[in-house]
Amino acid sequence: MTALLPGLSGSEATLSADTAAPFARRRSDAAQLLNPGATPTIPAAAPVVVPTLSLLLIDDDPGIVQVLGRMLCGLGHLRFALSGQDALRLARESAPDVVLVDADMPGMSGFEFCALMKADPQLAEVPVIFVSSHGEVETEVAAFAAGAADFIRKPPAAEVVMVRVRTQLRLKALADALRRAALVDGLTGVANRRRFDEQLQSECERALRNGEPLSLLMIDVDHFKRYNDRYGHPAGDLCLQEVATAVQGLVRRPADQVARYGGEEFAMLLPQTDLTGASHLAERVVAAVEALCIPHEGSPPRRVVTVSVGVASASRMPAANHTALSAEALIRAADQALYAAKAAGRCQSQTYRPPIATGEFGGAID
Ligand code: GH3
Ligand code: MG
Ligand code: MG
Repeated sequence: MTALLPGLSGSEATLSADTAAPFARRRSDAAQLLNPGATPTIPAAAPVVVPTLSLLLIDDDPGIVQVLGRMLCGLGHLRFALSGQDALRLARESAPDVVLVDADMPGMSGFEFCALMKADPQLAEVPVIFVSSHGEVETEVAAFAAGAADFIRKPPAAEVVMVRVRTQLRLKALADALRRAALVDGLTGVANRRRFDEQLQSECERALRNGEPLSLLMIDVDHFKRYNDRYGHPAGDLCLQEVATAVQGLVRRPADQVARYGGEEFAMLLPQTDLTGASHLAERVVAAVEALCIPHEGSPPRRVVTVSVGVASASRMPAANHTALSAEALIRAADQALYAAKAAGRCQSQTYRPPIATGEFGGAID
């Protein structure tokens, strides 16, 4: 087993096999941590994927770090730092699930470290537990004021450390699950409208900043009201799930996002993708949904579920343009293209063409 311990440099070092032995004995299944009383119901042979929890321990005294490491090694992957600066670097490299920090350290104090964690959007939700020999109420209050999740007095007792760290990990897992659920569409499992709006905004800003292309597909199920009328709403729900899965299966890049825009309408946001690439993908969306061969007697002439797709692309957006307006304009452009696809007979994609040479982005729409 390899564990990391603070070295002379104050960042990380590898434990020798002897020192690591007690750590290995204490290692246990992280799933038990999140639900300690639960009886395992999954057969032993079933593959269980439990994300490895990550703990970051910070103290300028290597002895304390080592003691805490022995107490907590069974909970997940441990990283150590002897200073707030090193700890911040490690946290930014990869966000931990929980941090234990000494209040009193030369250079950056635990309070400063905690405040910087809370100010960083990527790290703000990570619980920070103070471990301090200062027992005064003022110190404890100052820790919570800096954003601490808990406060443990030195010398740390193993049972107290374990139970408090477990509590914070459990709360963090619940909060993470809620945060994820708040951004996912309950019916189809793709991103929801809220997540889409957020990402559209940030991708518009990025495109604006970097002068990169950004494309959007608006995808609408054809004659879906008739589908519901004929086959019933539960069948309609299943149909939307299948369509969402098929569309999601077409994206290859991590930054591409499929979202349920509303009702039977989906959006696909394609950063760093120009109109040619987006149009190509739009054709694949139309073909993939038709290939599902979901019977739809009310949708002649094919009599299967199909979609229409509108494509719009913004590139080289001039910095003078307001970002919010760009996001709105991109949606409007894709919507117009979608209506054109509907008007032209459905089950096809159409590309937005600006009515005048400059377009709504002042030349931004290809
Ligand atoms: P078009 O080809 O022009 O898009 O016609 P359409 O019938 O698909 O469009 P319309 O906007 O008239 O109807 C959309 C239908 O989608 C009506 C609505 O009941 C249905 N719908 C919206 N959300 C859901 C949902 O979550 N589940 C089900 N089953 N149906 C939904
Ligand atoms: Mg429709
Ligand atoms: Mg619609």
